[in-house]
Amino acid sequence: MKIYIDGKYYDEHKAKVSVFDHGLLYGDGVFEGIRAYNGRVFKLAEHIERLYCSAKSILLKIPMPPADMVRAVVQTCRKSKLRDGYIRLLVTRGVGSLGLNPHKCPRATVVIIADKIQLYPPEYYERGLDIITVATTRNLHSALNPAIKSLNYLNNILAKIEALNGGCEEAIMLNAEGFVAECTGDNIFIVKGDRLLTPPLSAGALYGITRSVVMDLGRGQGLEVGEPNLTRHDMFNADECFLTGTGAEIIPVVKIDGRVIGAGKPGAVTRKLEGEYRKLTQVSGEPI
Ligand code: PXG
Repeated sequence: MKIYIDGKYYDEHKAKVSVFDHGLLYGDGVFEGIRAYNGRVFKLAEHIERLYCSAKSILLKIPMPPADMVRAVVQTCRKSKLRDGYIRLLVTRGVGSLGLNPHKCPRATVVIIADKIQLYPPEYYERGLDIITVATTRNLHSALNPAIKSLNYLNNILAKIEALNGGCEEAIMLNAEGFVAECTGDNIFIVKGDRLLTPPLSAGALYGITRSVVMDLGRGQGLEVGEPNLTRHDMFNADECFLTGTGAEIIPVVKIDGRVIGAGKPGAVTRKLEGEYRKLTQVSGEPI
């Protein structure tokens, strides 16, 4: 595996960043998690666009244009001989002094790791997940906007710890108003009749790339796709529920806070979307 740092490629054990990098000192930076399937980088342009939007929001100047970033990701995959796997792209504020001031960091650090993917075990997809709502609410837009995919993931990690403490793999995070926002590393959907519903981005969800692919697939299947505010009551009374994310793809949920969802097994709509999603990942994307 070769790791890209600021234009150079390093072997795994030699790929290092400074302890004075504000990405480490303050979680000051942004990132993307991207998948490669069958020799193609899936939805690369969308991931790069979201990265630059996150960077703009935190006033972080990425030291190269988006087209060069696309090339760097593809080149890292080539050098790592990766055809199927997971790409972690991060841009940190860079090396600076001890102190918050980002202006003391002259240049952002860009890191690209192209690695194998750690998948959820197959039984989670076969049986479906049992998840819980946690007490940690999703960050406020006015504090740290959840649309920014920042290196500061403690909000999500605290929720993940609560889920794991409760014997679950994922957690539903509510926003400060009590509406469903998303899970710790995935967006959430329900199926109710012929409607496919997911919380609006204004409820505190990440602009998930898998989320928007699944909404398109749903429309293609004749489902009425909507983004209303959703409550736990809506989730409990859904016919089907599933999570979406680059890593998890589409993973069914069969129990929420002890309430069985639908028939208690992955539903037909979920299965159909899973199949369509898999098909799409095999045939589209930026060639490596
Ligand atoms: N919400 C959050 C908070 C995320 O971090 C998603 C939703 C799904 O977005 P995409 O664009 O991937 O469909 C994410 C992204 C991990 C891991 O190791 C998870 C994500 C990103 C990076 C790593 O579990 N999820």
